[in-house]
Amino acid sequence: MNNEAGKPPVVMTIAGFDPSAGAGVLADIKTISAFGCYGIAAVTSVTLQNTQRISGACHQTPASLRQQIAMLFDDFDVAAIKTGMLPTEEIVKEVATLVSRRSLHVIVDPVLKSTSGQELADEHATEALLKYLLPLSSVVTPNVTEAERLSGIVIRDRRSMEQAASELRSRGAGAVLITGGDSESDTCLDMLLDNRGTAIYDSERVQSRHTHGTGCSFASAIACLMARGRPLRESIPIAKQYVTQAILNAPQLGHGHGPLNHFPPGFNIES
Ligand code: PXL
Repeated sequence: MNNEAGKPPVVMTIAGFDPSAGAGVLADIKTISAFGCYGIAAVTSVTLQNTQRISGACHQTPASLRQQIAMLFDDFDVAAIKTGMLPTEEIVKEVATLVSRRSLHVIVDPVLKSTSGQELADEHATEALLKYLLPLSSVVTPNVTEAERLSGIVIRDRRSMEQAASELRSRGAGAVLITGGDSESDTCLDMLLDNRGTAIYDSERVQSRHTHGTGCSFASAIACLMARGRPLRESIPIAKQYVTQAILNAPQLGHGHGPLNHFPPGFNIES
């Protein structure tokens, strides 16, 4: 399905560069392509990593990011934006300023730590995200660990998960989707809180070490589905199914947390 002019919807990712192509802008672009949209990307930081570890990161300056995004906005009609790694306060503020002038779907994936445990955003960036970017978001997609850090609430059960979601929604997020992929239960329980209340999306947990970039891919899939006109509540189960299939069909590469298969055979985006 394309938009009225027969062109694919344009989805912009503003995120970090992972040279192993498991996470960050490369994972986003693959996901966006899998969903039949056209992906464009502004890079916030060049991380130095493989599937086993991160050895550093070279952050972009706010001016570099501003110019990357300005060039793209100058030329493309962007339907949705997905943000990922925003490492510094200045970069978060820059993104918030650029996004605030536009009417589009904004999917904020608050990347705080890598799969291998490295901090990807400092404390000031986290504060700035809450203050400047959350109020502009259509939906924010923290995992349980990120939701705890952002809300200051320890998540032990559904009730505390709901409290954390409620706290983040009160900070201005359009909707809050806490993903349970990183929790220790047998199922993978996601909780949405939007203006209609809470909704639970439960699915069986896939046991795999090849989960690098699942958060990025999930948020990008939602951005694409919304860019194609799907309501958020309908987009979530499709995005969840996509990520499950991408994990199940992972190419088994690298010696650590390997990448997903972003083009899983048989996956139907219209499902
Ligand atoms: O999966 C979180 C993530 C997001 N963005 C970048 C990353 C990582 C994890 O390594 O490198 C750029």
